[in-house]
Amino acid sequence: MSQYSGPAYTTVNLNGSFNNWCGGCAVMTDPDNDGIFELMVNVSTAAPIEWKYTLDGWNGQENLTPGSACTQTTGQFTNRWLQPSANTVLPAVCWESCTACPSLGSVTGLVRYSNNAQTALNNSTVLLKNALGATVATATSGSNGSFSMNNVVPGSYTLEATTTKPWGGVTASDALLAVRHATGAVLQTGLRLVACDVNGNAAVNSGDALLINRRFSGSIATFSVGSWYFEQPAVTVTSGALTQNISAICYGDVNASYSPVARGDAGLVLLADPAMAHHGALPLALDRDLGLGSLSLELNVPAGLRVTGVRSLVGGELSWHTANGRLRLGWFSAEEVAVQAGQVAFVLETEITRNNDVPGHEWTLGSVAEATDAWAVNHSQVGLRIPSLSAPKAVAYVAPQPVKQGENIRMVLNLDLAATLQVEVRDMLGRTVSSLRQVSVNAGASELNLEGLSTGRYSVLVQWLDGSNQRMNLPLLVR
Ligand SMILES: [Ca+2]
Ligand SMILES: [Ca+2]
Repeated sequence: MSQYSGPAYTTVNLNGSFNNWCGGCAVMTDPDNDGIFELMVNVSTAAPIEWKYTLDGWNGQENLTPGSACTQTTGQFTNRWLQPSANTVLPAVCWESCTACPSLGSVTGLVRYSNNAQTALNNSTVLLKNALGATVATATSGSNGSFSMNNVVPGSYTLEATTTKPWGGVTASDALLAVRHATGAVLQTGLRLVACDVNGNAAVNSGDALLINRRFSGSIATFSVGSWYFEQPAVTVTSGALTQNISAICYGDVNASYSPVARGDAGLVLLADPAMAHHGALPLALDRDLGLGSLSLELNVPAGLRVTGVRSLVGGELSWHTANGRLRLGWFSAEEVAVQAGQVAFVLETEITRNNDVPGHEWTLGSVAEATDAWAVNHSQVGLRIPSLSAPKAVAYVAPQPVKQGENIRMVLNLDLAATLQVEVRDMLGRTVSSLRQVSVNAGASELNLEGLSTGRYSVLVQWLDGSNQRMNLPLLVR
């Protein structure tokens, strides 16, 4: 029974013409546990005998092939057949077979990423599945990506694999390659072509490119097709050793840049620009003339600053997302864009919640920074200029502090630019305690009267209504 692969059973029975096909009366045994079940029976030599091996009485039985050498078919029944002549020990046969079980085979191979380095994928699960889709063997790849399955019953199978490794290796340059494939400019083949079709519609078009760019920026977190693609090679196992490797790729990683060890490469450097940008809009420019096909950027946003929008001034497809104080920006254009040195390519809309300026050097690069041409080839060491961003120059205070309970509160303002402000007083629980006020304030010194308040600690929230959403929080103590 060593190569039996059907439902589980408890006993093996012998059912034949010599015991009236009795079901469970003749139990076969396997005393030496070698998978070969045995039983001695007395039969008459007067006529041929017919029999079958069955499981748990008639719960399971052999399905023998009509016309095979050891069988006889009568009507719908195909049984084993023999004309006995003397005491004899029949040779061991395989379940449902006239011959002994074939020797077992083995399958070994490597699980590797489809990059130039053929990076080994360890700790990946490899499954051997039969024609019915049932898993007949499982292995885990070792440190060099190798896997091994022994004692495999010869037959036709499919190898499959999965990994729990993170998705990675994708930037806007991969989106560019997908759209360039769609236009016919640069054709992808093999697994790199598979990696393009992230919406699984069996075609590569600009929709795939947009999704790839969005997942890079973080504005989407999954693809409908999943994160990883593994080849599923069909294999025919014989009694010998079979070698079959499995290649994998992350969906979206069209240039197969993924490496589980090192991710991203710094093709961009940040240059702090001494110029000052006002009121939230932070212009980004490159330091040289170049042809731009894609830009992929992860920036650590300085404290006291929030990015509320990103605009492209050079066309193309833009996706951005902020999370955990990091901004990811992915941009690509199927048509190369000629960008001049110092030309503003992107504008970050920001909201300042601190009272001092944000110099360009407070921005730092995250794990991804690359600019490529239309062929997705990296421009190396391109400078990205980031100017200083001026906080609203508003000296706002209440004099003298603390104010007495019920007294009118005089707030002194000194703005660098005229602005329309919304002023709101909140208690320590964040509840509004005075009605919202909108005031137009000229540049320079001015005063604002707030209504009297009861004893306590408050904050005065001043918000700019010029679209920049800049704001200041001023502490206020009333005794
Ligand atoms: Ca890539
Ligand atoms: Ca597609």
